[in-house]
Amino acid sequence: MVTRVVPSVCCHDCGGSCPLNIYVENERIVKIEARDLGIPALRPCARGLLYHYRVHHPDRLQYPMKRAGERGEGKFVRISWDEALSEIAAQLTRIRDIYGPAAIFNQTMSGSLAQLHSLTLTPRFLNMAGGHGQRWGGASFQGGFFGSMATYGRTDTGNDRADLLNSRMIFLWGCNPAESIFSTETRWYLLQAKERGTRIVCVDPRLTETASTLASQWVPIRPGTDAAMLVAMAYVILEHGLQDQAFLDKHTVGFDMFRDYVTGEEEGIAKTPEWAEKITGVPAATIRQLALEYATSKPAAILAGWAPGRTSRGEQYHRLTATLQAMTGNIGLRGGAAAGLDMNFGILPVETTASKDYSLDIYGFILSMLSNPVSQDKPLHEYAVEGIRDHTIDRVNFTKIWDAELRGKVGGYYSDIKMTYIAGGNPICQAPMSNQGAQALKKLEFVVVHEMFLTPTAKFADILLPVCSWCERNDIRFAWMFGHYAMYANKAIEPLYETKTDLQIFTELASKLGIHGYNDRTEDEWLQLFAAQHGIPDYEAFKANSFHKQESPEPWVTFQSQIKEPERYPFPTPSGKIEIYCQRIADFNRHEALPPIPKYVEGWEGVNDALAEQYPLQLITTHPPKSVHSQYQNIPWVRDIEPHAVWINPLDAKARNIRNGDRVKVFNDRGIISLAVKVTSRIMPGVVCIYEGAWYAPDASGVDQGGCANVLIKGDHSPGGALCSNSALVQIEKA
Ligand SMILES: Nc1nc2c(c(=O)[nH]1)N[C@H]1C(S)=C(S)[C@@H](COP(=O)(O)OP(=O)(O)OC[C@H]3O[C@@H](n4cnc5c(=O)[nH]c(N)nc54)[C@H](O)[C@@H]3O)O[C@H]1N2
Ligand SMILES: Nc1nc2c(c(=O)[nH]1)N[C@H]1C(S)=C(S)[C@@H](COP(=O)(O)OP(=O)(O)OC[C@H]3O[C@@H](n4cnc5c(=O)[nH]c(N)nc54)[C@H](O)[C@@H]3O)O[C@H]1N2
Ligand code: SF4
Ligand SMILES: [Mo]
Repeated sequence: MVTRVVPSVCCHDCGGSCPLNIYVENERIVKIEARDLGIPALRPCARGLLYHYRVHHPDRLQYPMKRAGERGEGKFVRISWDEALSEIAAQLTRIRDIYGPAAIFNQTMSGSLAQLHSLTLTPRFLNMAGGHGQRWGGASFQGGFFGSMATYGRTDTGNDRADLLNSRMIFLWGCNPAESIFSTETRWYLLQAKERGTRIVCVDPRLTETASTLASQWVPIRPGTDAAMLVAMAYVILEHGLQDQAFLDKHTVGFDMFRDYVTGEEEGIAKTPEWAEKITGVPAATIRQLALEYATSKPAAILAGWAPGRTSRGEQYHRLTATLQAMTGNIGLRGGAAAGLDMNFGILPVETTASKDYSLDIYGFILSMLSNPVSQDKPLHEYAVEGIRDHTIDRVNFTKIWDAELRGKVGGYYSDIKMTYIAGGNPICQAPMSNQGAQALKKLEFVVVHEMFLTPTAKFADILLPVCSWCERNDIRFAWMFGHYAMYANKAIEPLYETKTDLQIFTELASKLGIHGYNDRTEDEWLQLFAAQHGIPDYEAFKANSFHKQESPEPWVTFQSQIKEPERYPFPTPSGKIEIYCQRIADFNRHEALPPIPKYVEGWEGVNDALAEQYPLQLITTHPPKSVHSQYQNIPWVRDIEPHAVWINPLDAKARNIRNGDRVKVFNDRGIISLAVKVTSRIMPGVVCIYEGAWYAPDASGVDQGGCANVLIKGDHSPGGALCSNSALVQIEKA
C-alpha cells in the first residue's frame, strides 16, 4: 500500500498554527503527526492530530440537500448542485427585488479562517449581488478592538511571543494559553520564562491549567470586575509615586483626568484596594502586593485575554490594561506589552503610523469583502457609540441578530430581514439566546447553510450545501501573533463525495447570477500572488516545505518606534499619542457607561444586580479546551475526556445539595439547560462555568438537554459592542 505524507498545517480557529504531516493511504487520511520543524514551540494539540476523525466522520454531509420537513426538523432530500444553486440564486434575487438587499443577512462566523478560505467570502458575494444586511461587533474580541482603537488608534498591538523572555513579571489576565492557545508558541515561551524565574500571575475566576502549571500565583476574581482591580492597582502606584511620569508626559494625553478619577478628586471616592476588594472579591492586601511588585519589576507585561472583555462593560478592562502599561512605561519596550487587543497577524511586522480600524483587515485575508452598497463604511468604533444611542443604524450588533430577524423595523432595526446566509458558523449554539435563535430561523423566508455536518444550525437550512474540510483544499495560514512565519495548508486528499469549497460554491453562484469578478483566479494563482506579496521568494519551495520563516534579528515589539521617535512615528490617534483620555469617545456620546477616560463602570448581571436575588450565581462560558467551539461535539473521544458539565465550587454545591456528577438544571429568564455537574474548588465560590460549544437539543418542554451555554446568555452588548458571554446570572437546581 502506498502511503503519501503531505506536509500541512492545522487551520482551526484557536489562534495557533501547528505544522502537521498528513498520512494518506488510498485517498484516506489514516494518521496525522506533528511535523518537526526544529522549533520546539510549534507542537500541535489533539484536535489537529485527530482531525481525520472529522474528515472521515460517518456523518459528513455528502451532497446538496433541500428541506423536506418543517424548518428546524432536520429532514432533507438530496438534490443536484445545479438545482441547489439555481434555487439560491432565484430566492436571493426574489428577496432582494421585493424587500431590498438589506433584507439579506450574513451570519457566517469562524468556520473557515485561513487566508483564502475565510469569512470574507460570504460578504464579498452578497456585496457583489447588490449588498446585504451587516453586523457590527464580533463574537471574539470587540471589547479589545474598541479599547485598542480608542487608546492606540490601532488594533495590531501584540509583540512576538519570544519577547516574553525579556519580561520580569507577566500577568495572564483572563488568559489561558495552556488550553486556549492564542498562538501555539505562547505556552512554550511562558514555560521558558517561568524556568528563568519570571513571576507569572494569573487573574481568573478559575484555577486553569495555565494557572496551575505556568503561574506562580492565582488571583481569583469575580467576572466582569477586572477594571476595578486595575484601577486600584493604579491607586497604589500613584500612592507610592511609582508611575513613570516622564513616559506619561511624553507619550500620553489625559493622564491627569485619570489620576483625579483614581484618587477621588473627581467624584470623591478614592479607588483604594479596599474599595476594589468589595467589588472584585480580591483581598486588598493582594492588590497592594501585586501593584507594588508590578510597578517595580520593569519590564513587565500584561497579556490581556479577551474573556474579561466579553462582559457588559468589557472595553473598560481593555483600556485599563493599556493605561497601566503606560503608567509603568511598559509600552514599546522589550519585555513589556501594549495590551489593548494584543494580537498581530502576518509574517512581517510593518512599522506604520496608519490607523487600522476595520476588524477583518487585521487578518490579512486574500479576498476582500468589498464595499457594501447598503451600509456605510465608517470606522467600526463609531458604530459602537452610535449603537448605544439607538440601534436604528444600518448595522445590527452581533448579539441582536436574532432579535432583529424576529422584530425587524417594528423593533427599531433598520430592516426587515428575510434571508440569512451562513457559510461557516453554528450561530444557534454560538450566538447568545439560542431559544430566540430557533424562533428567528423559523420565521425567515430563506436560510442557506454551507456545512460539513448537520449541526443544530444546519437543521434550519432550506438549502444545505456540503463543504470540504481544510484537508481537501490548499491555503495559507498565519497565527494570531507574529512568529515571522507562514504555513502552507496542502490539500491532502481530493474533496470527498460531492463536497466543494466555499470559494467554489460562491464562484459558481456568482456566475449563475451574472456577477463578474467574484473570483478570477485559481486557488493556486491566489496563493502564489499572496505569497509573493508577503515576501515569500520561492512559492514552490514554500508549498513543498509548507513553511516559510522570515528571519528577523530580534523579536518584534509593537510601538517601539513610536516610543523611540515619537515625532517621526506618531500613534495613529488624533493627538498622535496614547489616549488615556479619548476625545473621540467624548465627541460621539455622553453615555455614562462609556466614559472618555477608562473607569470601572458597574455593568448588568453582576452580584449587585437586583436579579441576583433570584439568580445568585455568575456564569462564565469559557472556550472548550478540547474542542474548537462546537466543532468536536460529535467526536465521542472529546466527550469522554472532557465530559460536558457545569463547574461549581463545593460551597455552592453543598448549599444546593448537589454532588459531583449529578444532573442539574441551570436556568434564568432566558431558558433552562440540563447537564452534569462538576464540583471543584478550581472555581471560586459564586461563579459557575459552562464551556461554550455544546450542541443545542431542546426537548418537548423546551429544556435544552444539550447543555448549550448560549441559551442563558443575554442578547445584548457592552457599550463598545462586545458579546457579553461572561455576564449572566443563573440559578442551579438538581434536575
Ligand atoms: N457563550 C459563548 N458564546 C461564544 C463564545 C464564548 O466565549 N461564549 N465565543 C465566541 C467566539 S470568540 C467565537 S469566535 C464564536 C465561534 O462561532 P462559530 O464560528 O459559529 O463556531 P464553530 O462551532 O467553530 O462553528 C463553525 C462551523 O463551521 C463548520 N466548518 C468548518 N470548516 C468549514 C468550512 O471550511 N466551510 C464551512 N462553510 N463550514 C465549515 C464547522 O463544522 C462548524 O459547524 O463563538 C462565540 N460564541
Ligand atoms: N481550546 C480552544 N482554544 C481556543 C478556542 C476554542 O474554542 N478552544 N477558541 C479560540 C477563539 S475563537 C478565541 S476568541 C479565543 C478566546 O480566548 P479567551 O478570550 O482567552 O477566552 P476564554 O477561553 O473563554 O477565557 C479565558 C479565561 O478567562 C477566564 N474568564 C472568564 N471571564 C472572566 C472575567 O470576567 N475576568 C477574568 N479575569 N477572567 C475571566 C476564564 O475562566 C478562562 O480561563 O480562544 C481561542 N482558542
Ligand atoms: S487546534 Fe490549534 S493548537 Fe491544536 S493543532 Fe490546531 S492550530 Fe494547533
Ligand atoms: Mo473567537
